[in-house]
Amino acid sequence: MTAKMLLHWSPRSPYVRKVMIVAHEVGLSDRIDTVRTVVAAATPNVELMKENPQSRLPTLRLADGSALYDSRVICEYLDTLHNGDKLFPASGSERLVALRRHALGDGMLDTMLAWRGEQLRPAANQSIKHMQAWKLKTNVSVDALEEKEVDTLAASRFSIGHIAVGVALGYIDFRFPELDWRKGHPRLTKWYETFAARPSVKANEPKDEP
Ligand SMILES: N[C@@H](CCC(=O)N[C@@H](CS)C(=O)NCC(=O)O)C(=O)O
Repeated sequence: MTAKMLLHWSPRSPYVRKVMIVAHEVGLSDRIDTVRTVVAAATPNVELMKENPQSRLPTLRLADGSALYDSRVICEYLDTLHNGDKLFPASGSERLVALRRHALGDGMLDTMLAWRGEQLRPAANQSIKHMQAWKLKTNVSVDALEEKEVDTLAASRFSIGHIAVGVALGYIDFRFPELDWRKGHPRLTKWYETFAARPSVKANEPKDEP
């Protein structure tokens, strides 16, 4: 029997969700145990910092006790552990496009997490200018997906780029539903329906704990 890995996990982290979807897609879910680990930008988790000095989720503890982070590294590592269709294309423009979409999806998450963190601060401490900038970046990213990416995204082999973009759109639904991102983006809406219907995606819906 192959030794198990341990994933520092949260049901609301979109980066963790990306890793869980990858694990499901490549048939590795059974090899990963999860442990609920609490992190907060202003309260570093001292225990977690022994494995990841940045105190961030996801962090994956391998069977030999060593740790891997961040989500990009973990996803690429998991993709080396199976012999099926690869989520990270090996080379050429297919790889570059998948990595660019991965960067766009993660960039959207970075922006929205900063935005949400700001929203949770006392109103008097919030920077309106930053929040306007984060909103603009998020909206322009959705426009770019509709105008420049979605047709080839829909036509290309499922990859880490699809997962990152889908997780970012799912995070808008989770934390910023008022953006109503589907409005004016019919092709992206249609593609997202196919993404959201995948068993790997349905098995890892984001949620707040009770
Ligand atoms: N680039 C990292 C970002 C991870 C990240 O920021 N995760 C959040 C949880 S959603 C976190 O750990 N925040 C705690 C902190 O910033 O201290 C990745 O892809 O894994």
